[in-house]
Amino acid sequence: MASCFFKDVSARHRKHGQLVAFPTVSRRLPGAATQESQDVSKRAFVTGITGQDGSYLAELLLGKGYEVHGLIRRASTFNTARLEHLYVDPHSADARLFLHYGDLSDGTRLVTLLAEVAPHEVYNLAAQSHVRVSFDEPEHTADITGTGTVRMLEAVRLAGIETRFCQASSSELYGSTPPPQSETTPFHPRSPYAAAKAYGYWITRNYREAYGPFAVNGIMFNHESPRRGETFVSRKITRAVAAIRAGREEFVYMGNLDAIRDWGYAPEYVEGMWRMLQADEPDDYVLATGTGITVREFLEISFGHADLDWENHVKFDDRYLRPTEVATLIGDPTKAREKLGWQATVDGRALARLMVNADIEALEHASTPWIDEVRLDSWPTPTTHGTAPL
Ligand code: NAP
Ligand code: F7E
Repeated sequence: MASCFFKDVSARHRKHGQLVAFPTVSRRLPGAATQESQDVSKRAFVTGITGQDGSYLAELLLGKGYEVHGLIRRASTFNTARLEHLYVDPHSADARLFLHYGDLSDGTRLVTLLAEVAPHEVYNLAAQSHVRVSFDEPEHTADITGTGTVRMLEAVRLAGIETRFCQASSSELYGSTPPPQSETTPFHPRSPYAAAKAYGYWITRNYREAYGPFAVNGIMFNHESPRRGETFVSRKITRAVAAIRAGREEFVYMGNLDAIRDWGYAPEYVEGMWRMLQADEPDDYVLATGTGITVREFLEISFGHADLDWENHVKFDDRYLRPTEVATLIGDPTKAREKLGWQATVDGRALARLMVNADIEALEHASTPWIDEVRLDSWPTPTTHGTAPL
């Protein structure tokens, strides 16, 4: 059954006009394999392709010659900013990046899409991924981050395709269990997000044991980049440094500065997930740098890198605290190093400097935001109200 799906699906998609975009790669991508070593025969399906990791993974896989299919949510505004640099003329005959509308809440859509695309590899990166927000939206987080995983696994099973499956699991699973945390460390989730990810972890293992697919968990510690969402602490800090340095802002409001995290560089982690799916046997792996620093140290390094004193610019706001906090996460990536040959090369300190540099540059390229003004006599003059979301 599986082999019948491995026909030229891209041609079929073009014919039926089912794609929302046909982008391809117009330049050699960072980390791209040479022409000789590119694996042009492989097709990957990526959920969460518009997110931080999804965008790096798409870049990596395209560089390796894959045909990449991504699931994107329909939104009233464009949500593909992190993929735009991969976009060229959609009519190009050698397009290899295909985006499909869908949602992890819609199991039927996932089945039909996977049956059509028949990928060799599936990376399930989609999630409501913000820990603090998961306390505000626990049910939605359970539905997407937890149940969404079994919808993907069921979609693979019901589509009858043979594919390798990687679940984006999280160091948040360890919660209050002390470091160093490895593949054998017990879990103690401390948030609705972590509880949902625990379900995703175990259901992936259960499907591996019950039905035998090549399904793995990448238990990833915090990984960041210039493409990190603006409300995660690393990016919040490095954006604030750039804005304060430019004189656009004076203060940034923060929560718990004592938390210790093992921060690494996101492109290295997506490459680690790819390695997991190239292994001989399916297994679960921790991806981490093995070193941790506090949020306070991240602040010190980031502000210091721009010749600023963080203590003059950081204020406390309890809205950034969590009902239950995770004090310390420091991973033990020994298994990934020994079995996959994977090793992080960028630690939290180097990462902070890299991200500050990028946000300073990004600010220099930012244009002034613009929105139309309603010109009706009956219309009130707009004034600013309310607060930003987390
Ligand atoms: P991210 O930037 O928040 O991206 C999340 C992605 O999921 C986005 O593409 C988002 O789409 C998509 N998504 C959200 N809800 C969806 C839904 N209902 N249906 C379909 N797609 C949906 O996260 P990330 O940092 O790249 O992380 C990738 C994965 O790794 C996540 O599962 C995260 O939980 C996990 N993880 C991350 C880290 C880390 O430190 N980054 C560590 C461990 C595990 P929109 O763009 O439309 O919002
Ligand atoms: O918080 C503290 C906060 O939101 C890190 C996700 O990718 O990694 C991420 O989860 C720490 C926490 O990431 C602020 O209390 C202080 O202790 O950047 P974060 P996270 O919660 O560790 C894991 C591995 C994932 O799987 C998740 O998907 O920083 N903190 N002040 C703050 N955090 C935020 N966001 N904002 C603050 O103002």
